[in-house]
Amino acid sequence: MNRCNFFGMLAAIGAAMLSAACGDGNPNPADVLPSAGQTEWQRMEYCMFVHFGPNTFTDSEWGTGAEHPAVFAPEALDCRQWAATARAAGMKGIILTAKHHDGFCLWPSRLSTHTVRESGWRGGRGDVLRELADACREYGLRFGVYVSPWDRNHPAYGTPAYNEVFAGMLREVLTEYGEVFELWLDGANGEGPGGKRQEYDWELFLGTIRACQPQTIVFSDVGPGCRWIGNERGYAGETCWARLDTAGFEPGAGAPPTDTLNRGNVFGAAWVPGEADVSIRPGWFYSPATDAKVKRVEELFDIYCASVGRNANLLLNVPADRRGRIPAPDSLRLVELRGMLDRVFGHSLAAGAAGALTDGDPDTYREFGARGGAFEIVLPEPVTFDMLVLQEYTPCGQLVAGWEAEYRGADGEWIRFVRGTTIGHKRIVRFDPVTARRVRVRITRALGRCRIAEAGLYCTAEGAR
Ligand code: FUL
Repeated sequence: MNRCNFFGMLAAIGAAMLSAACGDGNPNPADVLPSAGQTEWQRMEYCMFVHFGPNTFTDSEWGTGAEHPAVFAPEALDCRQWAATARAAGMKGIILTAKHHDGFCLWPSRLSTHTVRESGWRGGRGDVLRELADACREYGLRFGVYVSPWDRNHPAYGTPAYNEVFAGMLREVLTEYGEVFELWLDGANGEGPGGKRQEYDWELFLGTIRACQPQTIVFSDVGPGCRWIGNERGYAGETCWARLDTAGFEPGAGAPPTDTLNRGNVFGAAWVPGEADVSIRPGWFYSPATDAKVKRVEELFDIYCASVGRNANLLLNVPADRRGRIPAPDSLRLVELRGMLDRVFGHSLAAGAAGALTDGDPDTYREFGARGGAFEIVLPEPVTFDMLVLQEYTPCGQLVAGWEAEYRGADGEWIRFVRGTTIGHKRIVRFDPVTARRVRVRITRALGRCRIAEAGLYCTAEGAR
């Protein structure tokens, strides 16, 4: 048995054991489950995207592929500074645009003549991928790569031979830089009606990735590891299922409608959780023109709640500048956001009040029947809160389709203050401040027996405890 088959067999045994543990005798709408790797990925929640390449130096978003490689000339590339920044921001990994649509490779690919090698940077011996992979390891971050299938430089693009070229490039990045936790296959293509047409061999690409690193989470419009959330604003749907129907679809022009990607499919046949990508600046690449347009911390906090808080991972783009460093306004903003997230979510006002539901452990949970149910958080004294966080135990699926939260009023009546549909890995909701000692969460609709892992109450007001 070769190495890949062995890992595949282990994964299959793991999945079988898990569904036995989750089994509940229902017609089993829960049988679409995440792989162990997808659960681990969803628990990462927040990562850094870095757009960097010739566009950084030409002030463009989409290069033509005709740029002279020498335009790529960072004077002070420092991937350790990127990693230190991501780490301080509480991000769990970094995904770099190893090759954007202009075709320029940030590693010295043997399959292209449009790379760091031809740029003359560092005497043609530079390799940004190597430097970032090493920095991520040093800072305890996961390392990921974005490789654009659309290539405006490669002479083979538009012919069947390009598929082999692209597969070969995937092989290079997946075999020469250590573990790659996520591989981003961008579906974008701007060739237009008169442009080159490439029939992508997705089977070949996915097979290549599986053979090199079977654990890599593959991002595309339709997964299979995780899916695009359908917009570049960082907003998942208020209802957001991790499941998706992918049959008959493919990345790019053949993808499902963006509102489907945004919400997922309640009975979707595959587990393909959402990833929300958004840039901290107006563009994806660095431009001096956007130095004063870095998103405000309140805006980033809202994005965080609308992505991580709606069952999707947040991939926040922080472009490196022409020196090859994360610029100061961006890193400052990331630290501010971290401060706000820690201040608000660092301590739940409900900690310890409801057993497994409030123990901070995502692997302990309380089960509810297919008809739903309720749980109560009883606090020693009244607290003021304006945020509620709920988490499902997703290794057994995503089952909750409706819930509401109430507090007990002065006359003993239950007063609803918020309600929603899906929960999934995490649901964060904000509402007008409530002061109460007793809070009740009711699961009003479930697809089957469901499991709630965590429930937390938080307050955004400064100085709240
Ligand atoms: C899009 C690309 O066209 C943008 O340039 C950027 O890379 C974004 C993340 O994906 O499809």
